Amino acid sequence: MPGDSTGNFNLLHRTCKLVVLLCFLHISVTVVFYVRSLDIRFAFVQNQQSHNTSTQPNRDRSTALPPRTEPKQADPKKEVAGLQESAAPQAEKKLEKCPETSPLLVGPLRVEFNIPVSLEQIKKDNPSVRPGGRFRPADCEALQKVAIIIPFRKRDEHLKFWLHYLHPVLQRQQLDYGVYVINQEGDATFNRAKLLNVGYAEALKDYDYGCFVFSDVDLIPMDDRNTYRCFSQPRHLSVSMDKFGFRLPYNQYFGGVSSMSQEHFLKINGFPNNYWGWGGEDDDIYNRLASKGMSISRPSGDVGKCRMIRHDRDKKNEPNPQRFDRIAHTRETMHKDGINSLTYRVVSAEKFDLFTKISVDVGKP
Ligand code: UDH
Ligand code: NGS
Repeated sequence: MPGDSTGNFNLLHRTCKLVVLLCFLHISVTVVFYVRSLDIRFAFVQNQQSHNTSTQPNRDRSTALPPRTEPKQADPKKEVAGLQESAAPQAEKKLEKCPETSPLLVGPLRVEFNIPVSLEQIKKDNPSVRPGGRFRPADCEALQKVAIIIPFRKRDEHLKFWLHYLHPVLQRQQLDYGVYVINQEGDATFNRAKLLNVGYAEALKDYDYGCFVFSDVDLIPMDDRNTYRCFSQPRHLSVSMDKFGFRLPYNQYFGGVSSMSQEHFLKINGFPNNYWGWGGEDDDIYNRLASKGMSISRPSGDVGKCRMIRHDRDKKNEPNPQRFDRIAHTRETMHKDGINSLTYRVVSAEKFDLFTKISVDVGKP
């Protein structure tokens, strides 16, 4: 049957064509999917690269900011070690010298004594002052190491005002300083100049000060440009006091607040030890300086303005009747009466938060 065989052949031929077509379709679909998958992978890699390039500047920027870190559980041992590690390079780091004129100064100050101040508040207001009334700038090396010596007896209220006003000023002046309150023990006649000598000697046991500021406890500067430091000549700082109508009472006046370097101080053999009671000891110091050919350096009347805390005359500090005779003979006596003949007994030495207090027995007339 030739018709049947031809029909079978046609059917077989069509089936084979269909199978080949299906195979071709399958291969095509596989190839298309394969090529598309290649495209996607390529695009992904490209994307990744471009992302990395675009985040590069961010990484740089992030160095300027502290890296974000997950909060960690504190390990006290590691924290102490970390502190020591970070303290070491800081100690090695040499600070630059502070500028000649502190950029922190503000100029004229408001000074008044009608509102009482407390030591607790002064301490809070001056967190950088260390025990003993010590301070030095954190970000530069101070140009001078200054010991501030205050002759003292029973003037606690005045001392609080002094600390309240002076600590902020001295810090703004970028000084490496310490405050020494030299307290005369007992009730013998007061001896201001001898207490100042004691302050010089005691402060040097504490630190290698090169400059000494001698300040009455009741005098407050009205301008922070009046720097409590030393100059090439001995300096008189309280040049323009309210009680004298903001002028000098006389040209040779050297009382109140003054400063001198160790060299100046030793050149005049320090201060006299035998002025008991009020008056004349500052004139004796002036005579000593003049006799050694030194001149007095002073700030301008404007910068040197200061206020005195008003008070009654102290007991046991009556005017010294011998003062006129003594100042007439400074040149003859100064070489044997001074820092080279100083004797005293330290009764106590205490470091308080805002000052060092040294109580001394200086004897009696
Ligand atoms: N000082 C004391 N306690 C005293 C005496 C003096 O701490 O008992 C100290 C204090 O630092 C004082 C300085 O020594 O600022 C000088 O004392 P001073 O009496 O020589 O000078 P001041 O200017 O008084 O304080 C002068 C007499 C005031 C009479 C006032 C009359 N209204
Ligand atoms: C002089 C005194 C000084 C004294 C000055 C100011 O007369 O010691 O007055 O005194 N000299 C003599 O007495 C020899 S004051 O007004 O501040 O009490 O510093």
